[in-house]
Amino acid sequence: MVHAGKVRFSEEVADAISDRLPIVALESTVFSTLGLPQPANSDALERCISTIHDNGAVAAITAVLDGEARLGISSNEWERILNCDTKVASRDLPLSIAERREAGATTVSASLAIAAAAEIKVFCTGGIGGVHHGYSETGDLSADLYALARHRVVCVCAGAKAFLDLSRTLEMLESLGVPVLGWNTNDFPAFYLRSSKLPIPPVRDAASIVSVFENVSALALPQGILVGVPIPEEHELDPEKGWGLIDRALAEAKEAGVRGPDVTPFILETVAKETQGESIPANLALLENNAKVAVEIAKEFQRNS
Ligand code: PSU
Ligand code: MN
Repeated sequence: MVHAGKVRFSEEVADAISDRLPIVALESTVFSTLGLPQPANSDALERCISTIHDNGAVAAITAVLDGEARLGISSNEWERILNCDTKVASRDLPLSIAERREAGATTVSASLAIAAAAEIKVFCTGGIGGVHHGYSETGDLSADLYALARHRVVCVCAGAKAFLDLSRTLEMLESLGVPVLGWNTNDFPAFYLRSSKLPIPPVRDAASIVSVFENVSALALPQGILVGVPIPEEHELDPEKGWGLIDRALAEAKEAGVRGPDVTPFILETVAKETQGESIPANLALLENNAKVAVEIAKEFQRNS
């Protein structure tokens, strides 16, 4: 194992860095019990990793293990993520290392920080966190947005989770100066749904994304780029059903008094229960599809380096 500052690399990732192979970083909360119910979480992990490998890149999962920030975990450690129920966002990273926590599942915000520390340029997830409905009362807005503004990494996702206030999420990203690009779409994707009907500039290929990234670097701007990839058509949930469901899950969360970092896992679980698993295949399909797009971008970076 090799260290970069406080981040410990797996051997595979360390070798990939020195051999200049394309690398795609992944978060671990989505693969923990907080992101997907078992055994869908392990399916998701396997499908993402094999998609990345089969398409010719190296997968680098971030996590906190044995009190260390990690980039790349080996398959014999996957179990520890799959069973993990401790969420580590960016602000939790320093404490979980100081307290030498055994295992922590990193969110998008923590993962972007780890990826940036290792100069990994491409990160991939399902959906980012954003501005929650009722923000003006609760002040609940995901640290993922600030992390996008702070770390120069391309974040590939299927938009923000559909239960968020997507319009305010886009406003916030605008305020933070984060370019948001649509992968062959003019609309910000809404996770289970292909479109939120909120317009964003489209890009056609990986080369366009790399060129935007290079301009960010050339201008010495600090931020990353958000790439929204719509869920494949055949896996999209019925839009009517989708929105009704989300409204019910939000109402349930409010009634149950769920707050802070517990809101997102609660809603994900409620949606999964109510769709009797219909949302799970959709979730897996979009993760796999995002992984494919992320590899294309990582390879384009490599060709340009
Ligand atoms: N979207 C999913 N599953 C998840 C998450 C998002 O479909 O597990 C996780 C990600 O790790 C994301 C985090 O970074 O939720 C955001 O949490 P919060 O809203 O508390 O910032
Ligand atoms: Mn929150």
